[in-house]
Amino acid sequence: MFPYSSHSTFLRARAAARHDGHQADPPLPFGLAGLPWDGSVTNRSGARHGPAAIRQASHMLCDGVHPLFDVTPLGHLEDHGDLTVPNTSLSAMRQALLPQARALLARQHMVWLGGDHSVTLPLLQVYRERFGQPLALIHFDAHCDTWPDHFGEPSGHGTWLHEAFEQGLVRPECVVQLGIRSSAERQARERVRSEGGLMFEARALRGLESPGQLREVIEAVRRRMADAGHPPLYLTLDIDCLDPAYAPGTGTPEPAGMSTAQVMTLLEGWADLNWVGMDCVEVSPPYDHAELTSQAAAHFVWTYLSARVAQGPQTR
Ligand SMILES: [Mn+2]
Repeated sequence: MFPYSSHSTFLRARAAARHDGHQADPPLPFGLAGLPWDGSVTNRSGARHGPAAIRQASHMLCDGVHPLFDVTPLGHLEDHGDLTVPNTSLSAMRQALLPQARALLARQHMVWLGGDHSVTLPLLQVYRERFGQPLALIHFDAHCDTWPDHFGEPSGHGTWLHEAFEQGLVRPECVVQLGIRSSAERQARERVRSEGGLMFEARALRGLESPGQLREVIEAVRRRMADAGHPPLYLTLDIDCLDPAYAPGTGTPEPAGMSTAQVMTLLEGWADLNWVGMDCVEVSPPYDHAELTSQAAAHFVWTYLSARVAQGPQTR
């Protein structure tokens, strides 16, 4: 059913050697790893196959030279394959993920391919630890992910941002949400705004796609980060921020969403912010058509990496 090679790498970048203390090659500045977990989805499953599908889609990018940034991440990036995580319980997955993510983050600027959105909480914990301060966060999603519980369970793929606030992992006024439109009770839906962060619901973004049309949004976020002194900024990109027309291959699709070009314009407009990492989650290949969803994800990750390479040496 899934014709993806488990040996392929993102952009056909170098496959990282095993970390057994006998590393042959010096680390490259950027690393990528898959998190093949979908035990927390509430509707359609399949996101555990997301990393393989995104890698395969990235092969269309060929030499990887980005048309805006005029660089390729190749030569700067190594792919660690998928982390070893059990598809058993959420707590077992997170226990397995934490030490692996910690080791990789100590080594490189990382990009993570989900997996469902429950992987982002342990990742934020690792970044919070690493940088010694709460993170700024840009969060693309159809869903607020600030629900206080997961249908009676304490944690899931829609609670991680609530938990991140509770655990002091993020700097509330530097949390930015884009594309939100799902059904939700007001208190959860408005959580980021009530914490002092910025929200740009899908409704507010309708019809705005070009750099000129999105200038106010781009500038508002840039000002917010500058006013805060540019804290370390993490990107979490749930592919269901996109309209199902652009990304049908996801577990909880929500109509009337963002366009691929709209997200791209924003990522380009924020290319020089103080990024420290990103994840792209909730790509579910069994529901995809013509690789629309995995192609969009691959292009977003490639654009993020190209922007980082174009920015030169990392600040951290
Ligand atoms: Mn979502």
